[in-house]
Amino acid sequence: MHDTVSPLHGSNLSIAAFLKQPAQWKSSVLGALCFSVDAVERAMQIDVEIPCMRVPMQRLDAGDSICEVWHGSGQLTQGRYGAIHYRHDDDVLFGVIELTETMFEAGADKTPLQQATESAYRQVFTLLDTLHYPYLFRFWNYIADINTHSFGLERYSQFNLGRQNAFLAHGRDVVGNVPAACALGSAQGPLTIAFLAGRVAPLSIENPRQISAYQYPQQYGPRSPTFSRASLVRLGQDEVLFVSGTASIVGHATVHPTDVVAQTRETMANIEAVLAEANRLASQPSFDLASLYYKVYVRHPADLAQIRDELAHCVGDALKAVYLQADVCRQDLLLEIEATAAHPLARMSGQRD
Ligand code: 3EB
Repeated sequence: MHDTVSPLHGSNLSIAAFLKQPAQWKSSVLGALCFSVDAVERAMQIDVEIPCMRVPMQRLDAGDSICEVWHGSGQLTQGRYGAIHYRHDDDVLFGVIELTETMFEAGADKTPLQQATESAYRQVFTLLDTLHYPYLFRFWNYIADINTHSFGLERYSQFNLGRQNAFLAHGRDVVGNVPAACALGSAQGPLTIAFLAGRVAPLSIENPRQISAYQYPQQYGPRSPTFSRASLVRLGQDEVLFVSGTASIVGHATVHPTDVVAQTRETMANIEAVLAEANRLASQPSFDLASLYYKVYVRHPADLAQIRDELAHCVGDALKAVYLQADVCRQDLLLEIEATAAHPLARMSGQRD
């Protein structure tokens, strides 16, 4: 996430710092994920050609905003398709789509959120087929009132129905080769989805401590969520690992429902298990907890100090984490942690760092 020679790499900075960057830096930006209570207004000032996801979530640690910025290499091209705003280089495409549920009417068998989700994912798949970036690396999903029930179904389950329908409609796998993802709840705002896709197939990684999410039993909703525990992407001389939103789930069950410290420890045990799988599959087995960049979604702001202390305990002094207030997709989950890492592969002979 930090290696400036990578074809795809990330950086984290505030919205204010983003706005002050020189034009040359901005010309390398594929897209940005901006979080702040007033992200919608503040990120307006970001150059219109940069796809920018704006999610109204409060940053809980330092500062009042955070942008996760993805950089490409070489000449970038941007465009719009339907409600999608995208930008790409020769290898990777970043896009963001926002859909308001009130644009959809409750049908006999589909809720507005289900329709919005299905429409968003269909637009993404059509765009990627058209521009020839068929492989999804990673989705970020933000849904207002994720735990609320309407039309007799939890809103996260409505989202899962729409998402899986779109995958099936486009002939995409809904088990096995599925992208990494996260799904979080915000207090308000449209359905907001960002994604990274490319021209090489990533490796989908599962966690042996957990049942694959795409095989969760029916008790969690009529359709299983369509995501893998992580995706490993090989781009040129680098590997990028996207660890999906990870929570205190063992098998398919939530564990430690009322103990935020134990949930944090269990979540990190899950991330460690995912890293072990990634290392087994990577060209260079060198991913470790200290080399990851974390985003920690915290349900109750009062839990921040305990979560931070436990994370510092698990990861050590090298901990690089940003904390945001968010609802998590099961009522009994108190946090969700996602992570990213990049490492350069061994250089070709004759090249030295
Ligand atoms: C879980 O493991 C926690 O629906 O895209 C994590 C990551 C979770 C992604 C998604 C949901 C999603 O089931 C929730």
